[in-house]
Amino acid sequence: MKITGARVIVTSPGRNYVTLKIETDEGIYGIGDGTLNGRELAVASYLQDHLCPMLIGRDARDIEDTWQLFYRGAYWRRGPVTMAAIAAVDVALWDIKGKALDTPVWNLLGGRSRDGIMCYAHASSRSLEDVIEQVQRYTAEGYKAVRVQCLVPGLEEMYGIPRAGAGRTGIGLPYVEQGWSTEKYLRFAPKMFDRVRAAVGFDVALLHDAHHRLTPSQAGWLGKRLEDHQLLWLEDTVPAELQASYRVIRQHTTTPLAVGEVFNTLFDCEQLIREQLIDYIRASIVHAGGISHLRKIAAFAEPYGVRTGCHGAADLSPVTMGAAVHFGVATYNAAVQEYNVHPEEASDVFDWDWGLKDGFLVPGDRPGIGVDIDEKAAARFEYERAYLPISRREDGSVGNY
Ligand code: KDG
Ligand code: MG
Repeated sequence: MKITGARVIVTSPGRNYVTLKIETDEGIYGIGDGTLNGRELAVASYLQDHLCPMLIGRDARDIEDTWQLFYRGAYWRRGPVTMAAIAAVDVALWDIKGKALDTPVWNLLGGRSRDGIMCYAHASSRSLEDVIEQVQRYTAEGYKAVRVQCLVPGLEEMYGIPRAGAGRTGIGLPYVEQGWSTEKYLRFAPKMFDRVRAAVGFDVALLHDAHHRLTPSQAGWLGKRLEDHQLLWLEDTVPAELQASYRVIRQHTTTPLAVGEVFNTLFDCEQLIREQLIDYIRASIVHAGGISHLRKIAAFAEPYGVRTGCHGAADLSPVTMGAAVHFGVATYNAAVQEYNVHPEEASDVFDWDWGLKDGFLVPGDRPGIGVDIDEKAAARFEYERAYLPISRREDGSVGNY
């Protein structure tokens, strides 16, 4: 089965998505997501200018060989742009293989370990009362797990929290800077969970994301203070370029730790997993080299008791989410999948068969990954440059994201 065409579709139905479509001489095509939030066009060019020409004429069945060709053959390895581009190719080829064999991708990954993958919703507000109401609403809808984020008193804006007076936040044009105070945050975060647990009890799993803004000792303190609230996880406490920094955190708290949404390969988390410094690895299909490489990360993590809790914010397109659902039902040590609803317009462009049932994401029964793209509709939503907000500490220096 020869590859006859490969093209990149950049579209912005509510937010930017980069999709690769690979066509074959048998009339079967596959799609893969290469979206890298805030740096979308870098991946689009990597694909269009460098990988697509090499794909033409290759056998679409040879997924592993194509992965190795692009990873090893480039000389320049790893990094978010490279690995998102490789992921787009990889997922499109798994999609093609599923369609060619008339079977869903979970079946190609060894069959099902479970019928659906538990997912978590997002409670996020400027007011704690509203956060509590959101958790209650999600629980009533059947969600088993909810991430809890609230504006810290004394801060004007905060990443992931709706902006004052406006709808959703996160994306700014031109880029925005937001003031940040770790001290204020640390005073507030434990009280926030005191209030939330008192209101909603312990039957719902709660999670929290610190967005890499703490030092190891601050993270250890926070984790210790939150132990009685029995979080499902405390996420991204510190930037993890230095994996050994998690030793300090681990020594100070038994609160489960999750990290890895910005990781691109196993090399980013090898020590974290081998030393059992984390409980959940958050690497995603789109940012960690596709299904082929994420499988290897999961396989490495399994004997160490580390489970996957893959990133799934709305900048991970419905294509990645489709692939993630197949991965989540097939992979033994997949524990939970982040789920954030995509912008409404995304359903004008993408058509997907995966769905939400009683707090679990379940695959449909289409062959492949079960997601399609309408190119004409995609063309109606022109790319818009967008940036993630940048944090600035009280002393004026740039903070960690
Ligand atoms: O593009 C970055 C977002 O996807 C990320 O900031 C969201 O932290 C995030 C999360 O946990 O979903
Ligand atoms: Mg996060």
